[in-house]
Amino acid sequence: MTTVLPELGRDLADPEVFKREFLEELRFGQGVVRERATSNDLFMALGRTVRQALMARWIDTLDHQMAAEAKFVAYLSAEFLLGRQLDNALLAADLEQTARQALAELGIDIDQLKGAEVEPGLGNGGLGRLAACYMDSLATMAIPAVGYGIRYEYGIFRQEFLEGRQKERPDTWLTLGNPWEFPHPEMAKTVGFGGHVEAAAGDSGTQRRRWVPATEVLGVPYNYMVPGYRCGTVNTLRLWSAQAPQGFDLKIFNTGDYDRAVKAQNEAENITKVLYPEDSTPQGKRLRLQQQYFFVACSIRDFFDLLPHDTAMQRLPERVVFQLNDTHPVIGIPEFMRILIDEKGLEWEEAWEITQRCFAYTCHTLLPEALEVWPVSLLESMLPRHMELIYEINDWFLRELREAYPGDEPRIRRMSIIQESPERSVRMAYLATVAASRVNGVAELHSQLLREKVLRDFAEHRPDKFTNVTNGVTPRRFVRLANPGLSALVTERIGDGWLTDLEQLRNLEPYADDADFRAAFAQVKRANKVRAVEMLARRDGLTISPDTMFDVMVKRLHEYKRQTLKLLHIVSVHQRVRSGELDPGTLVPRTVLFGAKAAPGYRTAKEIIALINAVAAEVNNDPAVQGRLVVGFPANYNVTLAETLIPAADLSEQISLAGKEASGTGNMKFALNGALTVGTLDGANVEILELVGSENFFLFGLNEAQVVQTQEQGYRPGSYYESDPRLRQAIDSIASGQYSGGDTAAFGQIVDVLLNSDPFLALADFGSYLDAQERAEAAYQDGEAWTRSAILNVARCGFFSSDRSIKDYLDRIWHATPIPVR
Ligand code: NBG
Repeated sequence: MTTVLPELGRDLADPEVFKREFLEELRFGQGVVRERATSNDLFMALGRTVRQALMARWIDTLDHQMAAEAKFVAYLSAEFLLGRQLDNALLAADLEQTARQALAELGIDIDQLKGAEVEPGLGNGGLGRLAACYMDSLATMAIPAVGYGIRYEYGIFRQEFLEGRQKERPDTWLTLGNPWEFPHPEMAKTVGFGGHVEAAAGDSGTQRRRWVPATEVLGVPYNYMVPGYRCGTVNTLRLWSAQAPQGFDLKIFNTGDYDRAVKAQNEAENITKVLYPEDSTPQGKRLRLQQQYFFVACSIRDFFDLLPHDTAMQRLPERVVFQLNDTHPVIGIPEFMRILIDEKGLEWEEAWEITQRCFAYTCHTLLPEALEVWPVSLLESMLPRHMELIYEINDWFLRELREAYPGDEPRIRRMSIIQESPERSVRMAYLATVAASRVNGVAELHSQLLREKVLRDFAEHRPDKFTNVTNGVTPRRFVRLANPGLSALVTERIGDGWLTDLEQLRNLEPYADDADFRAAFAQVKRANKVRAVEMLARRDGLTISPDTMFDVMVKRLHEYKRQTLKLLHIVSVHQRVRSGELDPGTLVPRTVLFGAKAAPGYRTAKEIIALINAVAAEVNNDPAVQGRLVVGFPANYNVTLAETLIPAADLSEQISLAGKEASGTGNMKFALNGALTVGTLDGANVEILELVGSENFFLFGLNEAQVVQTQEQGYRPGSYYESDPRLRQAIDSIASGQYSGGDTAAFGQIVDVLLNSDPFLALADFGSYLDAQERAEAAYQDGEAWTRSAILNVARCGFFSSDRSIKDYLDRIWHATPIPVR
């Protein structure tokens, strides 16, 4: 049953048609004429024109997938950090040139319109961006897939600096309208909260349970196109927005009590009001649990509604796999059980067996404090039936354990889904691990540490469940769009197959020894730097030179990622120049660029931001290092900024303490854009190092085993401070107020933590880090050799395509097959 629709896409490739459609969209879509159109009108009309090209494919895709009775991947994620949409849609539809030409003929600068797009920041960092990369790959590979998430009215906060300190402003990304979303209020789902559970008689007279919620909220779906790269597939990302079922209370309104009249409405709408700005650490707040249950309940309901109504429940595992992106959607497990048992009338055993086959779980962390737990009391009041089911799942599971490990009560207590102290709570990661058919980590080292440490008991019990899928990034956005210069150069030499088969980058290896290619490659890098310099001048008023080494550290601000270690390096160089120990003339001129948001409630992280800005202010105004060392910290790091900074980087800073970063994905983006990494043996760095070779990577620091050993032996940061004069000098200069106008207390907290506990061993790795930086400088001085290494980084990192990750998910976990549309 294929929809008969004109293939608009084909006609739009003609600039005349494109122009005509664009003007029509301006007139009939936006309701303005060319002469009076604002740039937002033009942007909206352009967006609408491009989406025309994808519309027929979008409709066809779902038809094909349903007709084939395909298995769907339902990617459940509280975050999708999409980045700007226009460029990607143009690329996917192969309309870049046409649109440029058509608009130019109308006297419109397309780049200006692209620059005006506000990116949907519906995620915090790597986890949300990974979800977006995976959606791109799923579509490009023609896999039937739906992304399910939340349409936050306000995404990740906008960061500003006020006297060097982070200030957060709400992210009003929807104010100017959005050409990419399609609301379907008529398809809203109803979600219950609170209330009680009562006994109900089942068909066969058996005792059944029924949840009677106290309140209900509507979930309105907003559909987004997820176009595959130049293929017929356009998948769907469905984001839910919360609404009150009956609007406001007119009766109360008429009494003049306006606040009370809209109370229920506000409470409902608050659920999807704002993204929690926490990254890698959970937020144990009631509203957060409401968000989680809300989007998961809508999504699961949606999937049941999508299936033919006579589908046998036993066949569900052939039709869907719900991939749990971290623990945020794990409440979906009892929700699914509830539907099967309470609504579909299945018996427990059968429901449990189906559920296990329909869910898989990805863990994205190693920090124990980042594993979500929810108080039983909260669950009991908000989701009483779900709490009952969790207890029952746990009973079932503990019985299984008692059989497997008779008498081993300590183990059974350790593995219980319910923890007893400090407060009776549900361990969501354990619930996910017990219920899922597969549990995966996101890099080799991470998966190993999950098996050996974080989830050790579970891996011993069910080794067959555990697997690895190393993260990847989409080459379409992060190479082709972000780095058009490099893309053109690569395509010129090896063709454009790499865009959908990134391992083809291997064919570039011989060119590393080709002087002409190296020259062209270096020229691209320089052009990217110039582009970044211009952008940072415009955007942040920074003055930097493209003729310096660009040393870039962009990622969320977190102590484990060790932005302070980078700072200690900068301060050490600065201080040694000032004290005459270092001749600035011998330094490789360097621009260090930071980009990082701190969770608003994370005090130490915000102090570190203030310190980076303070150090930048001193260093940049000190004639002693002028032209040799510059520190830039553009505010509000986001996907759009990443797309300019990463292609401009020479050095990529991946310096987390070994055993803390689950994978990292920025590390892959840098390497694929020809930056060399200075990094620890952490996350996916391990695999990058292995692929690019140690001659093309600046490795430093303790490895994970050494970290554990150091800590077990009673780590004393003070001993490093005492024995390394460079370290002492750096820390003393901060402590003595040199970066705070003489105020010795200003950064006292940071200094204190470093000297007295240093939980992330910055001091232990400092010496080794400085050595690595010296090696990097020495290497940079030989431009030809450096470029050769950079080319080899590109050539050898094809493994890190998200297409490969998706292939691994398909082979190891999902077992879904492509349904090409044409
Ligand atoms: C993050 C990890 C990163 C990893 C991304 C994507 C969370 C909870 N985890 O190392 O810190 O690259 O997930 O897997 O945000």
